[in-house]
Amino acid sequence: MPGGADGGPHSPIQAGGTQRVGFTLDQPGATLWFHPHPDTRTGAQAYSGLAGLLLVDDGVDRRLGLPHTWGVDDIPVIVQDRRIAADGTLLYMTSMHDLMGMKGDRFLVNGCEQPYVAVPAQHVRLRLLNGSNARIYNFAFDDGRAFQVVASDAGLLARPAATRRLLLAPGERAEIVVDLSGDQGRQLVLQSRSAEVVDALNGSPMDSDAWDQSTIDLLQLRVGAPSGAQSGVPAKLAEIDPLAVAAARVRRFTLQGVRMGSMMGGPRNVDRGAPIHSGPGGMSLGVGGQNLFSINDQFMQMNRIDQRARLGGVEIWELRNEAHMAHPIHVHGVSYQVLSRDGASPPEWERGHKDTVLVHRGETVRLAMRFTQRADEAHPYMYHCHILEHEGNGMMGQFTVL
Ligand SMILES: [Cu+2]
Repeated sequence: MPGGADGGPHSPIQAGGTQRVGFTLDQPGATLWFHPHPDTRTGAQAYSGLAGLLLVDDGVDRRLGLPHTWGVDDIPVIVQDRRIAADGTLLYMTSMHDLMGMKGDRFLVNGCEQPYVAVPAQHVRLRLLNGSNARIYNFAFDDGRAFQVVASDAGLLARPAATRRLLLAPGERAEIVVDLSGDQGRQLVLQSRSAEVVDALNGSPMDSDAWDQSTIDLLQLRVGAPSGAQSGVPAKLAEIDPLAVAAARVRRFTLQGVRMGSMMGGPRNVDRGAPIHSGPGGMSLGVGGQNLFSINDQFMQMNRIDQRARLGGVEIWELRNEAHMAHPIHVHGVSYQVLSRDGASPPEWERGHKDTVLVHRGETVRLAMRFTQRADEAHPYMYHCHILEHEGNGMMGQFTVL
């Protein structure tokens, strides 16, 4: 959608207000989501519940024979962690660590804690969304079985990619199909094997919590009798044409962030957001607006355009992570192809169309994208870290497409 319909920080809807946007939906079927995007407040608002799935359905999944019976063999799995007080109040920003990314100790799927879902003993499709503010999940089944990734952020892959683990950072989606045909009467648990990846994602123990160092049970699958409509996974899913990048302009981005240890004296900068909760110790932290994370040594500024792209142009964006923790980078207004990770081909499940990509510590990720929608200076697109407390504390930039 064009910048004016993108719901960015320049298009706030005031309390009690209304905004009507219109755009032409022109993209393949995909598992998407939506949430508000005010400068410095996205984390607080998404955490408070203002977010949801948006499914684009073009019928191709049916034609391919993929599982597509909603709630039967096609199940949404929105994973979010929360911190909840004894009286049921949501807690946000109650410790200094939360400025590094708000993580909770309660795990919700579709808003439900310790959930289960009844599924038929056949191929079942799970539409995974990491809707958490900051936590990264390393999805796996408790028996270690393989599953097939059939779609990434912006639609179907060229062909299914078999794996036993799938790492999804905040903002990333994936559709997976798991074969339960031999499992009637059994129970299976979708987990995050977080401990396996904690060292790869974090430069110091201060950047992870106890849950990041363990295995988290997220969703129990209770396998019952097969349903009427059987389905499977075809060998070929979609046509993915690689963008021609030989003549593409290259833009380089470096990702930086402060270390928790250097922050213990207190945030360095003026708090532009209002506190929404106070911690038990009487600590009161703003929801955002502190300059802690940067891109190209710059913090987000509403009145500064950082990049100017050409409508119809193809570009390579090269992201280099110089920070001490992994950062998932989201670009508005496009879906992109991941060209390489440190010069090597990305894993198979990252070879489709994506809009959020995790960049590990010390890693360089190259993306190819074509700009097909317009965004002017009044309503520019954003690019930012999708750890929402990083986005809200400086790690965002703005670009036009003209
Ligand atoms: Cu980040």
